[in-house]
Amino acid sequence: MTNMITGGEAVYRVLKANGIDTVFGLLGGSMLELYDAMYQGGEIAYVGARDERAAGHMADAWARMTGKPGVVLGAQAGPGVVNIVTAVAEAHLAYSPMVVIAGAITRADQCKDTFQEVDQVALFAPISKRSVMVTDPSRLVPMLEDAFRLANTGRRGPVVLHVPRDLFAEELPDFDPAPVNIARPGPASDDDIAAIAALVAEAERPVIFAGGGFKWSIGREALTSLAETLEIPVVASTGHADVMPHRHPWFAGQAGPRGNRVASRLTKEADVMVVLGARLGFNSTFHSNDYVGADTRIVHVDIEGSAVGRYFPAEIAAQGDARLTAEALCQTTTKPKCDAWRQAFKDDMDTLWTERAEEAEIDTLPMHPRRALAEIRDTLPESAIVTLDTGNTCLQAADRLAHYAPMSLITPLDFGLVGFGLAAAIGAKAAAPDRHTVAIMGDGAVGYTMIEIQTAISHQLPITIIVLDNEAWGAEKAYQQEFYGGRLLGAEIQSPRYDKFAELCGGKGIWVDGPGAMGPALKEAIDSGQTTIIQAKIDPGALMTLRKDLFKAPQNGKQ
Ligand SMILES: Cc1ncc(C[n+]2csc(CCOP(=O)(O)OP(=O)(O)O)c2C)c(N)n1
Ligand SMILES: [Mg+2]
Repeated sequence: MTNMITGGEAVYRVLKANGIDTVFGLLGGSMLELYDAMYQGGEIAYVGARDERAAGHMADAWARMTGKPGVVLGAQAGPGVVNIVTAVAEAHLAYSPMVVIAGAITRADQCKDTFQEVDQVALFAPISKRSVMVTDPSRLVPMLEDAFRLANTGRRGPVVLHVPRDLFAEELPDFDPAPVNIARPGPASDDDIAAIAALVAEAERPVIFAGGGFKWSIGREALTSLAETLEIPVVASTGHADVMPHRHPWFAGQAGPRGNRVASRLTKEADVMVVLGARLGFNSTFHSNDYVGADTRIVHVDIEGSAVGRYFPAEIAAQGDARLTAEALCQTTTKPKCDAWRQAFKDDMDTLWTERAEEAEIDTLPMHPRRALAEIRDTLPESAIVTLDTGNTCLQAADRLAHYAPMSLITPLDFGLVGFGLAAAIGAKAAAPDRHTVAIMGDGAVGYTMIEIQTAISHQLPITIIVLDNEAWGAEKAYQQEFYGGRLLGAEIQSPRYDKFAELCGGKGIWVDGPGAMGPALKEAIDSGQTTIIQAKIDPGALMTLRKDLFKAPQNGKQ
């Protein structure tokens, strides 16, 4: 007679077979058989968050670090699952693979406006790669495996699998699952590689535009060799300033509106731009020729064919993996003759580094955010992982830090979500316990998820949170100041002593009161090995606006 196991046990086995050693969630009654299977199996760590949204951000960051889908247990049908919406939307725009196992009410109770019933499938449909309900016990395992396949195939993203709670208790035949085998595309075709090589060889002002595709494909070495073989500059797309090591002689850092002026000049003035593993999306270009030259001849290779040439016409359009394409190009391309362009780039970078070093000397009080960022940059260990948030200070941080190791920067910048960094740092730490993880956030952002400090402490996932406190929703305050005559409504906020809150939770708190204190505070936090909040008052006036195009100039003489 065949042995039988529960649906919960079956799900546990599929997770384990697919290399999932950590899952994130918040307890609810809808999948207790799965929790019990995890308890009894004991080989998958469970990080219990204090809000399902935070569990989602943790899984998202874990996925970005490991390359495997991050698993979220939305264990409470209805309200618990609804709370994950924000995290799924974030992962969707970041192309981060996630499998949400969402509890749903029992099959017998569906479509009766039952307690906690909500149309979960429809809710997630537009913000995920797939949102689907399992309706039969025999489909539970195949549909979960399919969720893993879809989340991690091609352009990655979240899949939400809704499982009626009775299915976890159903009996299924004993089985031993195999890992899901994911098809991986190869490099651009030989013909495309030859055409790209020919174009680059003749270029006078070439640049490589490298995106997150190099992170997913573990392609840092291939990208660096390509730059060194061709001796041409590389710029990174938004949020991916860690695609190459900081201060590598051919790396210009992040381009575009959130980037630095040298990288942005390169993409504007290039005659040939080789775009690999990137979309040239809004955040990196504003979809505008202000950031990509109108006459620039574009070679575009991405894992997602429909992204190629979407915003800027591609002269050579190819579908392929970023690392494999860079490796193939290394074998084929010859170094272009563009010494004047090279020299101008090097001179510009020297000036930029001098300016950045000068920011470390700004000694105004309250502390200028750039001074704080300079001290952070100079103190972070080379292996550190940084998570950012959305906001004015993080906008300035996106290109100002130093990332040396692969997979060192995790941002919410595609969705532009405030309140991401703290939870993301916990997920990153769970994926890479040996690396120090620092969340850099605004005073507004940290308030969304501050209780997750307790999660970090309870689960022995020590992280450092740096709160840059300008007593405002600074990014939005900047617009009210610049375009609405300084009439501030809802812009200024009062925050508690977050450092004291960390102490209340059993962690460490450090108050930074001015220039010179941030570096030592960060060092103290790192050396302590404890979850720490460093809170620093920074200059409320040091704000900048990004999207000036969205606002009319001040009207009616009211400015
Ligand atoms: C969830 C969410 N709510 C609101 C916004 C609008 N918003 C963008 S940046 C920002 C300010 C963030 O303030 P803070 O975290 O203190 O950082 P600061 O801008 O002051 O550096 C706000 C409210 C958003 N992007 N996301
Ligand atoms: Mg603020």
